[in-house]
Amino acid sequence: MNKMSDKKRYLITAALPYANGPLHIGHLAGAYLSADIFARHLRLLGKEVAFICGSDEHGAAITMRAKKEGTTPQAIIDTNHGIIKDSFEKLGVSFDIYDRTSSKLHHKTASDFFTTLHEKGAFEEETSEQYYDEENNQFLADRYIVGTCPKCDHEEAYGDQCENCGSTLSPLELKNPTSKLSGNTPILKTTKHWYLPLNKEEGWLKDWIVDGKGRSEAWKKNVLGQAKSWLDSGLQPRAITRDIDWGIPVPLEGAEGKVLYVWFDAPIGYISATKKWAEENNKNWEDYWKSDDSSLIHFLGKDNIVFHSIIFPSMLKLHGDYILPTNVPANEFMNLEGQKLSTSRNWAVWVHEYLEDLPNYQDELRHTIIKYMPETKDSEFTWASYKEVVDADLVGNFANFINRVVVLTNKYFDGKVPDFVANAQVKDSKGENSTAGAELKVLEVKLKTLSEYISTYNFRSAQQTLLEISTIGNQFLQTNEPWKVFKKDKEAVKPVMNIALQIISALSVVCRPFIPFASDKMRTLLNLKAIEDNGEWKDLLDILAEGKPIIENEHQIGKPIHLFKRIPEEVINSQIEKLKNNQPKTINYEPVKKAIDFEDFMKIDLRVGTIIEAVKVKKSKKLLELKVALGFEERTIVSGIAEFYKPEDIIGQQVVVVVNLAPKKLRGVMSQGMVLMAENEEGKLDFVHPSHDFGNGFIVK
Ligand code: B3M
Ligand code: ZN
Repeated sequence: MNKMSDKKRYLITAALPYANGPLHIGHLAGAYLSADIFARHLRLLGKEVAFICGSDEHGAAITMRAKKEGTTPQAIIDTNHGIIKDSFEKLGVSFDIYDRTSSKLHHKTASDFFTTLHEKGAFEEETSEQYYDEENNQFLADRYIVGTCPKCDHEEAYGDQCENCGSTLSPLELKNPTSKLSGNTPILKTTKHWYLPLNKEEGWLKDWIVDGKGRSEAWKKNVLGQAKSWLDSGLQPRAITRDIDWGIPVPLEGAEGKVLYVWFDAPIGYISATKKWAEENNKNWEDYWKSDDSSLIHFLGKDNIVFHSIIFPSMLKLHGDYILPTNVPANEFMNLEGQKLSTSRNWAVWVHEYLEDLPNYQDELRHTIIKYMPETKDSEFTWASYKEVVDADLVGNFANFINRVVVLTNKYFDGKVPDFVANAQVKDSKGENSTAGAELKVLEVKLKTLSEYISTYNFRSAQQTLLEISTIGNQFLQTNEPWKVFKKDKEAVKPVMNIALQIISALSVVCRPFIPFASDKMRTLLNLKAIEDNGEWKDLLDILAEGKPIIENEHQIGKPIHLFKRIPEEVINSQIEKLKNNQPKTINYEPVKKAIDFEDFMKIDLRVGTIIEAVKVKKSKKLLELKVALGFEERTIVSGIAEFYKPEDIIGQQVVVVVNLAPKKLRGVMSQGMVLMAENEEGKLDFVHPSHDFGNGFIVK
């Protein structure tokens, strides 16, 4: 297993979510829960940590959403920044700062960064052809262009990225490019932009990424794979300015109307957010970004690998005084109920909605997403598996163990911790003879393994180890059977309950990176000091290394509580129902009928009328007999609308009537015409009528 580079300070970034929509579980599975586990663990080891994130508020995705919703980009980011920030807080994702790239400080930091690189001659200026939408008179940002992915033939690839295969693209690579603004094929028009000549960085990037020169940690295979394939295909100069009006203006004469490419400014958002955090916490931001005592780790999803392993490191290197990332532990994608998560198709579990529906089930969601975290390949979230793992792991294993220990300690020793005696005889979890001291050693080894897994970004294995500790605890109780022994030998039960209490005391600390809410509840339950995320895991290991107990003899614990409850079936069913009902309806439209000529159409005589009487037709569920005033006369018309309208509700309703239709007897009533109705995909009928109060008898054409 790869070793974590041991530094004084850790600068942990999580990819800045676009503020064009709320957070969904795929975001948590990609960058955020892994980063949170990692950051929490380091704080518990007593390390200095800056855990940085914020909303990515520029880019075409936001302007597209604004256009679609008839609002402004600012309104979009203000709404979503708030929802996203609140979702993270409520789910216990423990950023030290959650900032936003629309801030003045970020605009200045990104502009200054650009100016420094420009003054160093790092950019190439190039006039090139870019896609331009003639109907909207604007150049098209990458996200405004869709087409066929050159790598996997996915037909809805964006100009910068294919969400299907995760490839990073440039617009000119797309086959059959189409403008998302007008739906037209865009033209190519010349414009000047500034390019980051990544090709000039290939040498050191290959040494660093491929040969590992200067890298203190092994990178994940999926990350190396993407970065290497980019390097193998040869790096190209990359445009870092755009002809759109939403973003950070390019700080150069002659660049009016141009902004920094969102992927140039966004990673600098990590720096500006650190500056803000440092200012607010009396720290020096450069200790984190410019010192070898610091380790920079980027957490992200696979679609952001190239930006964090090649492009942003090139920017940092060119700037000259920044450290490079120690690691870029990207996760793959999480799918939902057999389909890709999709904002546009609303196929998602939105975190803020989850928290509204299940306000006290934060740990349950965290646990399930970690359990199925897409660490090396895409994975799946299903509501059935959510219930299964919560019931089995959290209720049946973890909470069950905690509860048994607390119940038995209260029952046998009035809730007081019996004395720890290192050489006291006990059985181990397999039923072999052991001693209390030896069982503490077992615990110490498990905690170190757990720590190792987290430090090397193996979060699923880490969670498995956490659950193994409570499994061993349950087995330890089972093999020592205190409920049987107590009757004849109370003394023999003391070391058993003491060790069990040592284990749950340790769990109250080490479960924190995974299920922080349960950790807080356990500290209260055990009547132990609240955890301040300041070296408590390290303290545990120091105590255990000396063979000493974690929880003191005679310590008084609290009364039993249920840390977790089984998930009711109806919760699962209602969530699946909600997911299905939220789907944009796919309507199968009736095919258009055969063409007719104008003369044919003019044979139909359509008039405005008003319903003046309405009664149900006897022995019919569907028919109403209407009396319709047409100005020049009144007609009796039978209409199939009884399932949708009560007779009394439609008196006075204006309608359009086909008045030269041959009369027809329906259920004994002679109908002299037809009232026009629109029919939707569910077969519901609605009146077609003038939008203003129109006189009767007038022709409709
Ligand atoms: N906003 C991630 C994305 O949503 C992008 C991350 C920027 S991190 C600097 O694809
Ligand atoms: Zn593709």
